[in-house]
Amino acid sequence: MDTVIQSSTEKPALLKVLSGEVCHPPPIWLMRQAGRYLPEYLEVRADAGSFLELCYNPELAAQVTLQPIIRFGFDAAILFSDILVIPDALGQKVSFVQNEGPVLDPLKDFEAVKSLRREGFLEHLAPVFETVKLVRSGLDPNVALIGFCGAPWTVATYMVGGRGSPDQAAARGFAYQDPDGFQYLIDLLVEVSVEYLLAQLNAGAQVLQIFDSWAGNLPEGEFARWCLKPAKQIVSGVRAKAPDVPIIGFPRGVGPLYPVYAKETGVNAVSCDTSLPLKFIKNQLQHHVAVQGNLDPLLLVSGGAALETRIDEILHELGDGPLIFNLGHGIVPQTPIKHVEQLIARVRG
Ligand code: 1CP
Repeated sequence: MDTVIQSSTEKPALLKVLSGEVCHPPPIWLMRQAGRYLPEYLEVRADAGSFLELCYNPELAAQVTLQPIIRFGFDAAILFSDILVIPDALGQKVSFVQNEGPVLDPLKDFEAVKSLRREGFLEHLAPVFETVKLVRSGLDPNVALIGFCGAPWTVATYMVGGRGSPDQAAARGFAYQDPDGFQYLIDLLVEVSVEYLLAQLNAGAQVLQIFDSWAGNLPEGEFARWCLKPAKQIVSGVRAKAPDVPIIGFPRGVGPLYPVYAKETGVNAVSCDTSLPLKFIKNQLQHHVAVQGNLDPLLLVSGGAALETRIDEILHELGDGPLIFNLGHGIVPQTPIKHVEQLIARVRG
């Protein structure tokens, strides 16, 4: 049975919702809430050197993490880092090219996969854990701190393809041609992701999110093997050491497979992409887990009456169950700040 609790100060609203409670108003944060739509981010970014240097500079990364909390008063902060620090820490060359996104030395075959370095993995990521500590110490106790990792499949698509792609063809091809070799890569990513998430928890993260942004192109058998099973292994690996940690899963684009993911992985919440119908979310998901989402990031760019109507529809359909208000995918750089303010006022109003 859901209990209705008015927002109060003893526990962050995000944590209440993740334990199945209903909050009025629902907690709100936005995927990619620290980033290029904020002038204060662009300023720090310009001074930081490369994007990876920003991720590995605890003072600056903590500052950037806190920027959207200071400006908008969101209910949660998300660690400023990237899913691709994992391949970087495994010794694969990663860089971020302005206006192009991430570029990696692609893993062409099993030999290349085997050459990844496991030694020194956590030491390489020590600045990230330092960022978590700094953020937690600068954050109001009412604001939850979210740590994260990319899901093995999504991280592997960049490692194998060398960059983002609309169809993840390189990784899908690798997985079809050499399933055992690909399994080795996924197993490695599961193992290091568990370590990485546990270290974030030790440093002060209170919630974890697993981003499987490219899960949507997998046929059902491949979905089960490369998305569902690794997520389940990460959840149980983390829970073996931290049994009570709330975890949010984001299997973007998997449509009718969302309920299977919610049930079998053991996550506390699923982050719903923009394409999922609200009735489906309510009837197929929200009875079992908390739900997060699912406003279209492009509607937040457009603003106006259409934005308000859609916010109201989401609140009307999902607001009486455990809901975390968010976008269906990351905020885009051209988003006007006044639309973010309008969104928060509407959700809280
Ligand atoms: O120059 C810049 O400032 C680079 C822009 C940028 C930013 C702000 C990148 C490059 N990453 C980030 C931060 C980031 N990435 C966060 C920080 C916390 C926050 O949300 O505020 C998080 C959680 C991510 C996660 C991430 N990175 C994902 C999963 C979520 C999603 O959006 O799907 C993915 C797929 C990436 C890869 C990546 N990193 C950066 C870009 C432009 C991309 C996507 C490239 C592509 O579309 O293939």
